[in-house]
Amino acid sequence: MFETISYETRGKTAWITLNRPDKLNAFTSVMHKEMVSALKEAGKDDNVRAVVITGAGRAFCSGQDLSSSPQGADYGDILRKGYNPMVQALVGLEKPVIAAVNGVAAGAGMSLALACDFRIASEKASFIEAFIHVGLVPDSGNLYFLPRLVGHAKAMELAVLGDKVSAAQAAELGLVTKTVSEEDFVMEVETFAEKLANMPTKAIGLIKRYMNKSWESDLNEVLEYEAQAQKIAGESADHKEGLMSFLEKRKPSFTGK
Ligand code: T3D
Repeated sequence: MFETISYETRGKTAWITLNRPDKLNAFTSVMHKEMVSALKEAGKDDNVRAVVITGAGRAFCSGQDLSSSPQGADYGDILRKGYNPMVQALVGLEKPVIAAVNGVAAGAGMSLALACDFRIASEKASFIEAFIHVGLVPDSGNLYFLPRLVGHAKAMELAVLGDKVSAAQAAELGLVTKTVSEEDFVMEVETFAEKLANMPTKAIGLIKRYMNKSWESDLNEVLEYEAQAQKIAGESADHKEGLMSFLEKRKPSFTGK
């Protein structure tokens, strides 16, 4: 079905794997389009309640394919037509998305990981703001997400110096949810994804929507967003189940509805 990625569902989780291992899963325009389609597919499928994005082989993603960048191309257009729709599809997907960072995440590959809601890093993973090494600026939401995750000063340091950040350093910086051993990596990601997939999906989607909006809003706007979100969540089957299970002193069984 796809040329540059693979898409499969395992239980309630959709796994999207960037699949150009000989190029360390570098992005091409085809890959941008396929990522948007895969994210849309995950959004449409009611049985999917969590999404994992990972890389085939030893890397997560090495950013733009430098061997296929057309000479003289307008990079602004490449971003507007390729990267930006992918990031918008990811952020707009009202389901939890986990970057399972199996290896190096460089340039726009790092941006992709930053745009996800959670990052689980293998001890083999690393993060590189590689843009500067080829005379470019961070893109694909990198300038938005990075300072929000690590603070302005650290983000400047990483973006300008472009030094490699190890998985252990990424954990110290708060860049990742957790770092796990290579042997346990897949199992840890599966367990984390399954945990999320069994939670109240609608409420998670609303948290994601309004937490993103909160960055551009003042307190009064956020108070109103919370009221709107709580109205929707309050009418959900999962809220009813949460209340009943509390009163009946049992574990809740959420359906995502
Ligand atoms: O251009 C636009 O459209 C604007 C948008 C830009 C967005 C961006 O993402 S700009 C940043 C682009 N990415 C980079 O600059 C990273 C380039 N890659 C590297 O710096 C290194 O490969 C890594 C640090 C990621 C990994 O290093 P290492 O030593 O583990 O692996 P390697 O030997 O460098 O790479 C292995 C192979 O993958 C190698 O091919 P070969 O020699 O075995 O045939 C290498 O050429 C290939 N590869 C790695 N990254 C890319 C790539 N091929 C094409 N594009 C790549 N980005």
